[in-house]
Amino acid sequence: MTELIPAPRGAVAGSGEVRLARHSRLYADTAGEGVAHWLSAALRQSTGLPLREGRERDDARGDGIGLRLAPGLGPEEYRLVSDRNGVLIEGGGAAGVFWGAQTLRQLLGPDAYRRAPLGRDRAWTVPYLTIEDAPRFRWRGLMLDVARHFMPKDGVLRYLDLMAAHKLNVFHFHLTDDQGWRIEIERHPRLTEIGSWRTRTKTGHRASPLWEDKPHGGYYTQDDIREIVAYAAERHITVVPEIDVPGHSQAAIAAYPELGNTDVIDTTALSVWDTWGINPNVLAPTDNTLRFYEGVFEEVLGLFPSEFVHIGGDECPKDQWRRSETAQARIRELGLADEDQLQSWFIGHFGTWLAERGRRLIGWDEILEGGLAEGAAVSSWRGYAGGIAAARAGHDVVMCPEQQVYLDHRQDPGPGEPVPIGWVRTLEDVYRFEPVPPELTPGEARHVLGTQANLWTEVMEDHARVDYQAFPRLAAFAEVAWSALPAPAERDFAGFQRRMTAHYRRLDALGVAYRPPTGPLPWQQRPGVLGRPKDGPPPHR
Ligand code: TNX
Repeated sequence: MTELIPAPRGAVAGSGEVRLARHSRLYADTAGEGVAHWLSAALRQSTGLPLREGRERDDARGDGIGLRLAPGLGPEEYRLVSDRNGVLIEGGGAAGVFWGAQTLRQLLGPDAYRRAPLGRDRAWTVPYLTIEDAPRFRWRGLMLDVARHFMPKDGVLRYLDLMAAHKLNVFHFHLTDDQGWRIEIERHPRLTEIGSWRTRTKTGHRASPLWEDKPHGGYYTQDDIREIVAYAAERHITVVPEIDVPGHSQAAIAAYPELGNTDVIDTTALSVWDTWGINPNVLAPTDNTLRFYEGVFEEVLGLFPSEFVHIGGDECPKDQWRRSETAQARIRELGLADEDQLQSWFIGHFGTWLAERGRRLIGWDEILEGGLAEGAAVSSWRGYAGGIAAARAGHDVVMCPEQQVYLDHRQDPGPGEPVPIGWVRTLEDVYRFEPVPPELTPGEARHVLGTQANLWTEVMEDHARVDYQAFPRLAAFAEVAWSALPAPAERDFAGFQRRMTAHYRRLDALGVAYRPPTGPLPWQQRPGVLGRPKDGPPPHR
């Protein structure tokens, strides 16, 4: 009947259909107004119907769309009723109304995702039904790495639309890394003048001998960021910025050599990194570095209203700190046991700094090593273990284990996968991913805010490659994050695949370059480019 993705909590079919027409109106109460603007813009484009907006719902005609708040529903919960009175979407909050509007768009059929009508006189119908729906998790995230390969602003806005269509609501924006600094910071202009581009790029895995010998770069101005954040907010998506410290920082050190361990290496010789892997050139644990990044974070807080701010904290090799007299002096001065505690001190500094400004720190699970400040949260990426430890210690957790939801990893064992890296994680594997590990007690499990899929872009040089890695698996992930699915082994993957048949038509209309179920198209392959496949079954098998 409805072929919705993600699947709703409950749907009851009626018999009959609402037929939208030229005189159909879109009614919204004050709270539904923002959603009405979005819905009318989307449906005017795809259907060509004028859908004039009004305030009062005129039931008599039976062909209008109503949007309003309903007391008693959760903030993201909604009810959609299509019957002889027309279509009515009620939400506990504006977000609930918005997710209901997304469901309505799916009900109208794949062409409702186009940006111009295909013809004038086709019928736009919504079957009579009642849907009651609410999300399982409040953090349904997607992380996009725009540092390894820059995604121009219009591509980011497009991804926000794709997220909204799948009822995902947290956009984790990985803005800095060794290979590029992507956000304008007014007080430190060299971060983008120097840090936002590199002269050449490794093609494929770091063991590949191939290079692309052309400059790569780009960054978002502060106005671009304001636009992205506002566009996301209109879609009830929160943008969580990530500034990665103290590792993954070579682009910043290339721009400001004094940020690096100048007593160990000649940091003036560093340039923005042009290959991949774990980089030894990390930030120096000096007062200068702390003040510099406080300045960065001040501007970041001014741009991103999100409660959480991500400070990275992953993969920080300690070798330079071991060899640095400055770092060793700091360890002695603070009475720390070792370099791991020095990292913990560094992260803790920003945890406190953020808390004093009413924000919360979130970081990759390495930040647990050496103790974590109260209120801080963890992105559990090296499997479930970090998340389990964090939840048991009373910290909030976002589950994003690389063994399951790293979408840069290959999605098929076949030889045709472009630049195959990581484990084989198929559509079915992602569909059977369970964010809450069974080891947690119900009380501990409440610390699992939700889950996110991560798109690292070392081998994704443009938006078509990102689409290929993200889809269709992101659709399965969205259902895991939103729908109340049974335990992994009991999930109805065959039913999901049937619904995917309709969903592929929606993705076609949206222009998503997904991986077809039959395998990559010739132009989606990258013959001769070395990847790094790994072996091993997914944890659910
Ligand atoms: C590990 S996940 C990383 C990233 C890489 C990714 C590739 C994490 C916190 N660090 O820097 O891009 O693996 O899969």
